[in-house]
Amino acid sequence: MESTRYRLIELLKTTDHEYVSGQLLSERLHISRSAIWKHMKELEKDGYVIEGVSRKGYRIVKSPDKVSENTLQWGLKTEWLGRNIIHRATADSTQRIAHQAARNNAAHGTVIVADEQTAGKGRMGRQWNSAKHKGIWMSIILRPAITPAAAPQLTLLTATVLADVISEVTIAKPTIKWPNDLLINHKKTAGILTEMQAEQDRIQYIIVGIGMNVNHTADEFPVSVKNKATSVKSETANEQPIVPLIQQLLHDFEQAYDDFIEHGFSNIKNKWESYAYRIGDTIRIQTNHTEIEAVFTGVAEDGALLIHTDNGETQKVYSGEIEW
Ligand code: BT5
Repeated sequence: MESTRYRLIELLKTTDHEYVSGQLLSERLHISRSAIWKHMKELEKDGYVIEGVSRKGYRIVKSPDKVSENTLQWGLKTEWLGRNIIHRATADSTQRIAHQAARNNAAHGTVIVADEQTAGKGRMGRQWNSAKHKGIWMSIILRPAITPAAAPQLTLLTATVLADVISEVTIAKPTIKWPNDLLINHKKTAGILTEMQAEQDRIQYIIVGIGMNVNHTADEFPVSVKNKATSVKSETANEQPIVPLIQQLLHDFEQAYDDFIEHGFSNIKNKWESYAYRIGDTIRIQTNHTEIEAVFTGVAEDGALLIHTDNGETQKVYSGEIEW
């Protein structure tokens, strides 16, 4: 039943807004035309608006924006990513659920997504504000055959995917601020939290956490982040439906990841640098012992920030307070 409905959506979506005849649907799905009609009624219960016109057929007028395992999978154009989805209306943190699922052998490509998080996590114990229905709060379980040292490359990969998705779907011009911030007009729109479980030189699993502010208005952010946070809607004046945005994200992520596994990091490095915030500018870095002023030139293979100092040296920076 579920897979018939899935294929039905696929068929209706391939022709975009054109009508697809009941005859064609019934031939492709090997079910009667009255059975097709019953499936259409069920889809309407899930929030689809489908128009049926005699002698023309059916077309999707509106897809639902209610996030669920079904609505995310219907029309999802991926091979392996998101073939297993865990959706929660409320979660403390999708990272925690993902770790638990990964420990219980959840497959590579499993996706955990929540409408809201009550204890969303940033890096180093910081909090991530994840208001209900306002954004994408999602974790992806990956089991890559790469060394633990290469794991930070996945954070950079994810940032390029988020920048691509925003560029494809909206008129905004995103930039990536090293190491893991996605900005629109200098304000943070998304953040990435990559966590790894590894033993010596073998990765057991990696969880890539993605938080993207989508439909907040400026006054919907808490005071603590109001000055530095923004959303896609605030910057483009357009509300974005969440379901197709997640589907596009999963599609682009799968492509980038497969390319990375097959061809290595170089394509991602180039793309990352093309989106980089303030590349070529002089920045100031406060490390444990000194303050350095240097030109930010790019990223290294291992994910470090590359800077060019006054005395002509190129240095790698792994952490420190950076004044952008
Ligand atoms: C991050 O941390 O940017 C990583 C955020 C990852 C969140 C996702 S949501 C799905 C998954 N499940 C989780 O529990 N987490 C992941 P960091 O670079 O440490 O940035 C955190 C800082 O960003 C905070 O200290 C605030 O200053 C700011 N911040 C918090 N919420 C924000 C928001 N919604 N938008 C913009 N900035 C925010």
